[in-house]
Amino acid sequence: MKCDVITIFPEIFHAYFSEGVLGRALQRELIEVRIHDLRDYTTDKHRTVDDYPYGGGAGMVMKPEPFFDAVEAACPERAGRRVIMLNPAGKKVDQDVAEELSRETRRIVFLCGRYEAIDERVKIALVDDEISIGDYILTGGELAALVIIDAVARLIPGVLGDERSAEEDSFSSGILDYPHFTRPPVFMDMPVPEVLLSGNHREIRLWRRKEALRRTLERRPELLDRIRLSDEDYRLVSELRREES
Ligand code: 21W
Repeated sequence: MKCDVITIFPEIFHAYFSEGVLGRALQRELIEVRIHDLRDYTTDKHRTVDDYPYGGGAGMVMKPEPFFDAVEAACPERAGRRVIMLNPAGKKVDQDVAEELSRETRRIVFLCGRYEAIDERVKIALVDDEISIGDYILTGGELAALVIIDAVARLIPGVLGDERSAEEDSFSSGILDYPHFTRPPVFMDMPVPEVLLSGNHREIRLWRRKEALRRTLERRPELLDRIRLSDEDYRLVSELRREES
């Protein structure tokens, strides 16, 4: 993944990318993320990025020119880039979108907005996709860009390291994760389920699968419509239904 971020708050990104899995991936050059300060692409003394809305109304609108100049500087080749605007009115991202972006060979240029909106001509002439991370209101696009870069980067081979593969995740299996325990065996009167201490690997695998199905049925039943359940899954689901009644 090679990407660029255009923002008026570059420090937010520097802080996040200096730590953890992504910090290490950047150091190892498994991913490339370049952060551009939108104000560096203004031409006036006050480095102005916003202005009043035509037609009136509350809130300011981000000016188009700095975005055009910043994108041009980040990746001048039109065919070599995919410009994505973070927008609460965009298409909602899920794991399938993250996987699609992890296969993108062009540079991904993320545009982060602040204030009320970005001038519509940026969308018309510069933006390929508008994406949202969910139905809640943030104060700007920066956190959303971080969320997407994080979700996409961990799908790039080598980023997670070989001890954990992204394929083991709950969302690539399509159902929720099972409960996890570590030492001590009893904590505040709460014992670890006996089966996990048994050493019986077949029983452990079945217990985990059943608990994962239990949680998915309880919390996110709609996820089960999207995956193919095995004969064993159907047996575990009918056990869960019997336990319910
Ligand atoms: C929030 C900008 C609200 C503009 C309807 C009519 C990027 C985001 C953002 C922000 C408004 C994302 C209005 C999930 C998010 C983002 C800042 C417009 C006024 N609404 N994904 N008029 N949530 N948010 N509000 O907030 O830039 S992706």
